[in-house]
Amino acid sequence: MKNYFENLPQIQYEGAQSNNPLSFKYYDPERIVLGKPMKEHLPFAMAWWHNLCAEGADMFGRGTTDKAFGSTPATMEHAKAKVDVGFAFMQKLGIPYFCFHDVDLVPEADDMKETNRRLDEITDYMLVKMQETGIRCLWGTANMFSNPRYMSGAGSTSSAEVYCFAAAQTKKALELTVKLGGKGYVFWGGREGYETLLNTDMLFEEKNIANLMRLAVEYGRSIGFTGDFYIEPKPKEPMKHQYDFDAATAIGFLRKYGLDKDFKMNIEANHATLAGHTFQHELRVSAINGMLGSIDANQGDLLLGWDTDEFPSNVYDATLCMYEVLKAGGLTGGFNFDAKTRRPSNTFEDMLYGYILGMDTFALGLLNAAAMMEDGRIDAFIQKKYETFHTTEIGKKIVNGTATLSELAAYAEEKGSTREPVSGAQENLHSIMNAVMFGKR
Ligand code: XUL
Ligand code: CO
Repeated sequence: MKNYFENLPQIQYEGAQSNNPLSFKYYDPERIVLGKPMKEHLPFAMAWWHNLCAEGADMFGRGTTDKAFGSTPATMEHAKAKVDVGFAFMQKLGIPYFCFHDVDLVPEADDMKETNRRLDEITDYMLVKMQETGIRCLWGTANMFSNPRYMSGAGSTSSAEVYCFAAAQTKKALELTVKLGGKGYVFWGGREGYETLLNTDMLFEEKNIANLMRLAVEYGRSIGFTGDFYIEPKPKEPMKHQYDFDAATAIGFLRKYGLDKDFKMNIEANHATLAGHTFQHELRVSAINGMLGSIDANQGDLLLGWDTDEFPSNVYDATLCMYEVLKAGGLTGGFNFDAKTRRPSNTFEDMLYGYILGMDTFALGLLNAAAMMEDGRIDAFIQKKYETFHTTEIGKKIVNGTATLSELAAYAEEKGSTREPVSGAQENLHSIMNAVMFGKR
């Protein structure tokens, strides 16, 4: 069917008791949570690549879902059909933003100039839809990992010529992001990494990546891009080791090369778990460094070692995510569902179910996290846990940095013994979280 979504009724909040699969059970956009509507806490975005492009192909089989949308695949007619379908889809769900890679939008031509011409044409078409619907661009990016020329990296390539292609794609994707009013621009280092150090000059590659980012910042600012640049950390896949391993690594890199004022993190849940971290950990590391920018809202499968990009269903993780986001005062970016339906979920309804699931999961996460903050016991525990630093003279001196090592040693010697260690009370804190989340049964 050409545009299945066009003639559907609007997906509405109907509450948890509703059996209508095409309704929200928890996402109630106008509901006020901690003083503002849910929709403002949760600026959701549709990922163009998964929702409008991915047909379910995997390493062992071709696609299972028809995303030609009634057009001839890999033509400009197809590109326009994706725009029509995408905007109808977002409208039906009340999704205010989309995210895109350059090559999600149009079929890539052999000649870059022709690809760019197609990109100009499609973004003109998108702008009209954006004006009609009020839907906006959250962020744009360049796909510098699919084309075979990037087999050894883009910014980290071993070829100066390929580096120029990466620069050209970055330049164009930035121009498109500015044209579409995007709030952010993402660097996900898909092939910025290595398989073996036996063929890799790591420092040289690192400097080249930093240079490409610096050039992007300079150019972006020169054409009026005022938003944030983001690094989206991921430890592996497709490369064995990727340079933007996790938030801490990416932040260290940005500071080393003086890029930290222009960049923030775009944290993806599935990338966090691939790095051996929790989603919450990556959010906290970003937040305490003033770099929590945006989120790729998905989830992985801990039994699998790759990026499964599932729609988030884990309410516990979404709660801990929203707890971090609320504590950080919200995001400058948004929640991009970098997620795809499972291969056997091959109908148009499944696309809607995926987003309904994700939006409801994050709505629950928001409600739970707000309840945890209002409950206050977890915050109070943390406050109390460190109290000796705030209530004793020696503790205050440590915190304000006026104590010397000798003074601290003398204090310890004089005391002779330590205080009783304070319990971390982890079990009790998890119980509190459960009680806040599930209440009475
Ligand atoms: C890949 C991934 C990308 C980025 C954008 O794992 O997450 O889709 O979000 O390039
Ligand atoms: Co992502």
